[in-house]
Amino acid sequence: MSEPSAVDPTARDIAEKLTPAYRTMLDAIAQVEPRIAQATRAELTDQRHSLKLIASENYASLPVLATMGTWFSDKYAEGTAGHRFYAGCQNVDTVETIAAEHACALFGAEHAYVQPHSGIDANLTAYWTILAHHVETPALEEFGARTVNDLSQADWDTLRHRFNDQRAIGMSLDTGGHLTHGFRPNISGKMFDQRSYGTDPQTGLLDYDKVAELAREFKPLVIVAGYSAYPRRVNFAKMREIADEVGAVLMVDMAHFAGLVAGKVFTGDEDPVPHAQVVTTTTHKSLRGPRGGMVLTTKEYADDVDRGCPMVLGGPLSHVMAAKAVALAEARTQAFRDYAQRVASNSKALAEGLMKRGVKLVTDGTDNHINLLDVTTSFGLTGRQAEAALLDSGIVTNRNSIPADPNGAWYTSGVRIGTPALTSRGFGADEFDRVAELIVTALKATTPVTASTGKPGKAKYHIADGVAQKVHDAADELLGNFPLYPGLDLA
Ligand code: DSN
Repeated sequence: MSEPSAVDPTARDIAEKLTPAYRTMLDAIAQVEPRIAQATRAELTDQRHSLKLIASENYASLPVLATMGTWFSDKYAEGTAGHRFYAGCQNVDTVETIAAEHACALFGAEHAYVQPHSGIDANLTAYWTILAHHVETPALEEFGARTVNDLSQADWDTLRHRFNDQRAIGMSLDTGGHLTHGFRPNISGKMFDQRSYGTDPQTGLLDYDKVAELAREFKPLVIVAGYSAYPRRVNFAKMREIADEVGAVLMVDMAHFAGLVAGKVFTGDEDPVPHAQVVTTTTHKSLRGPRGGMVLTTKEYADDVDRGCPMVLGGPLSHVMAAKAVALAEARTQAFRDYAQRVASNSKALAEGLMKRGVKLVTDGTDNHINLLDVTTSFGLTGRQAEAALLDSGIVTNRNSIPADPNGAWYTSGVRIGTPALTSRGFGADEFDRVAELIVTALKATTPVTASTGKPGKAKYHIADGVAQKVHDAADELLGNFPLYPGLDLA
């Protein structure tokens, strides 16, 4: 498949041409439910006027967004291309096949399954792909059955117990792992007996020796690598060595950094695709596509992952698969590779801007798109107070645990920020240094309100008079130089 032509999806001329279409569309919506049209306009205004620093968010291009708003939404297409449970899926087959081809070409994957509706769905699909391959198929062979429907009740009971006996390890939540990596509130934690590996308490870096030690002792079926709040890179070649040593499958959840893999910022040992048997991702974070998920596998797992729907997924969202195809085509261009490099260099600029102003960062820096601020050490605030004070100042972030968090998982001591979204708007190193200055100005002016116990409270806070408005105005001024969807005029 040749590389798609380099269209700049953020270009003004595309937005200008789409303006009348969006106006007409909003008018049509308003005729049915005006409050929805109004909320849609308000959301654009809010997104245009806030410093979006949530590390998992981005701005998809208008062609990607437009692709989602079509009649593809109306078609049922359970199954996969060429093997559907419904008639009339020829056009869905086309979009699903094109999206999968782009995914394979972009990531160098042997197989791509583009149906998952979200990251949780992608991970659930991946787990059941691995369980089908390593637990169900051998059991069917052992019991002389072709499918699960052919098993006797006793053999079925045995197989169900075997599913339940499986083990997984993943990165602990407080060091940056994700709920879907085997934690109890998520279905993955109810399926697997799970243990966590963490980071070195001194350096904050992933401790591969400890991962290997845990893997040898616990003997998991699945080793999950990947993170949602770890500001460093992972050596996936090392993780695969550990998995091979204990006979485990390496599954990498690259949802957060898929854009950096696609853009060739993470290569060699840092690219999960050549090393893991199964790789999952969302498509809307650093990859800058529509809201959704995807699973990449080696050929060995292709037939199993293709059974994701109806095994664990409902009918595919064909309009979103079409938008994934458009986003993946965009990600195959040089313009996207340049974007991904800037996401990483901007993240370093932001880290330097914060550290030179006295902020303590977990791991004392970053080499991906994430900065994790220790706001308790730096400003005497909980993550919840810092998140709220920043929001009052026009800066959108999210609170996050830090390793061994003294304030627990709800109030937290950290704030996680990321560069993908503002880099999409054109921010460079100078603008991210200014962002660091605004964050520090807002948080230095914030103090916890004393609780009835006489101790500093964990939720209430006070911002010195006028500071939130001043920071908000400065953020707006900065954003004014980098308009979101320039040329899209809905006034
Ligand atoms: N919600 C995503 C994040 O913010 O990291 C992951 O689920």
